[in-house]
Amino acid sequence: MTDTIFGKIARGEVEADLVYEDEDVVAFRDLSPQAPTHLLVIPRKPIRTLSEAGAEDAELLGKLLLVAAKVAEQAGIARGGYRTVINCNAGAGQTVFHLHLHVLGGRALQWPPG
Ligand code: D5M
Repeated sequence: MTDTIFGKIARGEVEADLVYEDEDVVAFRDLSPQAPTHLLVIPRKPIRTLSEAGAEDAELLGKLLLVAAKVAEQAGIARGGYRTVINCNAGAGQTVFHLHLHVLGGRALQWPPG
């Protein structure tokens, strides 16, 4: 697959404002925050987009959600409420083709999203 900026962050080749990392997952602050707290949670494995994840990724996908909940708690947005978003493919707004989960909070969030 084509490498992306998130692949470079996952491999430690490009700096990011990391808030969490382990052997499978990295979380960091979004450079273009859409809320007072806006974090991104990515697998180190370079999966292009959610629709390309396979059955073999089930545990990893579950881990992304658990890490999202953990970093939201650590960032102090869990009590007030937060949203997790995965934009899948360009029509949904995906711009970086390395699977990532947005964690947004710290303000009131509208529904439905645009
Ligand atoms: O979200 C891609 C997100 O990635 C978007 O909110 C900007 C953010 N971004 C892009 N480059 C960086 C770096 N280098 N660090 C942190 N955040 C970054 P999408 O769902 O693909 O639209």
